[in-house]
Amino acid sequence: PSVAHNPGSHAFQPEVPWELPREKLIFKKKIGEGSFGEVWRAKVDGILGRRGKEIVAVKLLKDYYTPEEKRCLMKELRVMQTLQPHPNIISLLGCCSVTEPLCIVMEYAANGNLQDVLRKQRYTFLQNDLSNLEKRPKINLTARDLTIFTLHVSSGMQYISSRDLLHRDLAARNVLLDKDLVCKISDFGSARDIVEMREYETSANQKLPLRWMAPESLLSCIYSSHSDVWSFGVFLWEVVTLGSSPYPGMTSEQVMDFVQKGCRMAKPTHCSQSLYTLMTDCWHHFPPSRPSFATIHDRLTTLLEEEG
Ligand code: ACK
Repeated sequence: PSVAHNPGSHAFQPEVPWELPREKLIFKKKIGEGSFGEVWRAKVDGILGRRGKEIVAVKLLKDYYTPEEKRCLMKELRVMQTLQPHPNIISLLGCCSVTEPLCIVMEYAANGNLQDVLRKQRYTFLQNDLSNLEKRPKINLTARDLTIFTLHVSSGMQYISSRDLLHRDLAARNVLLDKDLVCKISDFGSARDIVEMREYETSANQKLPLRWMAPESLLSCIYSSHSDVWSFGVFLWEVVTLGSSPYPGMTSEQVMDFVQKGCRMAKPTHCSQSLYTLMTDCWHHFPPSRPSFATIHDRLTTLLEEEG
């Protein structure tokens, strides 16, 4: 079936304004591998009509890719093209989509993914850095910074849900941190619009982020903004535990069983009661009873004020 396309609020913008001459990209260093692509740090001159050279991130397919992988990356590009610039969402700067290989050129987030940033914080308590992660400027975060990060992400998600889009893979690994410590939601490879979700079933061979998924998504492949809110609750848990893996010590099967029985992760040490209440509200079994991203943003703002 062809994708039911909602011509209203998020009509796709034409490709041409985004298209970039490939020779403008000067690839510098491979900085990571995503689910089906590679990400490179690159330099580009005069992107979007701006003056001078800029550092950008470029996502492209690996040397050998399947048609399905190409379709996924194209989908990611299409979703990014529908988004207006938002301070908490990684912005699209251009693409090379007319010729192969398909490249998505986006804003560069110098501090990398939030999961690694959080994990590295644990080592700041030790004298020597035990991580073998790529060397990046050392950041010392306070509890207040962590709350601000959650506010950034709730703000980005509020915008995404207002556009009737579902991210479907919200997790600390998919949040990037820029040089000014602003969180940017990234990785729109799983994102879909709500209209499309009514038409399509999740393909069976897709690797699923089980530990971030709401019970209705696990059991019935039902996705909505409410299921993104569930994932946001897991994201909050990742932030307070400095990047721990959710449901520690449990296998995937045990997690699914645990969640569907109505059990929830316990309050982490150092987590305030009000933040834990917010988390568990995001994990309400009945999807419409979960708070909206607007409510989450308000509650986190109050929490930040209380922290002083
Ligand atoms: O911590 P990282 O370097 O941040 O490891 C992952 C890796 O690519 C796979 O996703 C990095 N990455 C992805 N998009 C960007 C971006 N726009 N700016 C900087 N790094 C990025 C991510």
